Amino acid sequence: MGKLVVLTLLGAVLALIGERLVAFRQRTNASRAVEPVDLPNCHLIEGLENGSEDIDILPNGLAFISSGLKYPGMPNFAPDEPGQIFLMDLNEQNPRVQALNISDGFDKASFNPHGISTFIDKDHTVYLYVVNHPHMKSTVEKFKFEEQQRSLVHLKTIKHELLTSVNDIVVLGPEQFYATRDHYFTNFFLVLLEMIMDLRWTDVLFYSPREVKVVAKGFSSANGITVSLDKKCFASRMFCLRSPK
Ligand SMILES: [Ca+2]
Ligand SMILES: [Ca+2]
Repeated sequence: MGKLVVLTLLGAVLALIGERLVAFRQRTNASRAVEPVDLPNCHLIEGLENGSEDIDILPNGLAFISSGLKYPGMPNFAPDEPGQIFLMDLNEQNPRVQALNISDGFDKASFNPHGISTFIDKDHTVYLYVVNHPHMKSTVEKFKFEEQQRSLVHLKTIKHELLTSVNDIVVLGPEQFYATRDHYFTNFFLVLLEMIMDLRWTDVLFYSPREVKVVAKGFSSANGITVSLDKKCFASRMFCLRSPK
């Protein structure tokens, strides 16, 4: 009788895992055939061979691009090279990318940039905030953009116990931003379980030096995030939520 119960439970668990795996493949379109599409206005931008995770475009047409992300479970084209931030001028006829120099004093060897967001202060200074994963941790780096020198001056590393598995940020004001977390767990195997079981335990945080709090939850791997021009509404993965401010 005892063996029968064990076998029944084992069968039920295996059936659940199988059903979850099939649902996961459907959710991620893993079995969908990719149809060739003719895109006459697209052309290859050379220099981004290590991939590009995020782009943020200033009103003057200068675009920042993060490249070289290393993330568990994701393919990586240059595991021994640090990530970089590239600049592209969209006003040019044939835009090219240029790697931005980063000021001394910042650990460039472990730079692992993910989501990015720009903020223009009242005095027109441009700041670039970068989600960084040095040694697979999560930090947010604050840089000042020097347009003439085509460089980034590192100003500050922001850390907080709630800022784990950060994917993207959108900056609202000086050191104020929303951040998405793409996983609840940080352990690789628990992350796999979280994805396969579609637990929807990830959330969106509001960060400021005085207050850090969860403002939206119930997402399945919250990813890219942006904000409306009046900053009253932010959106992540097709969800639009009212700003808490
Ligand atoms: Ca972004
Ligand atoms: Ca992302």
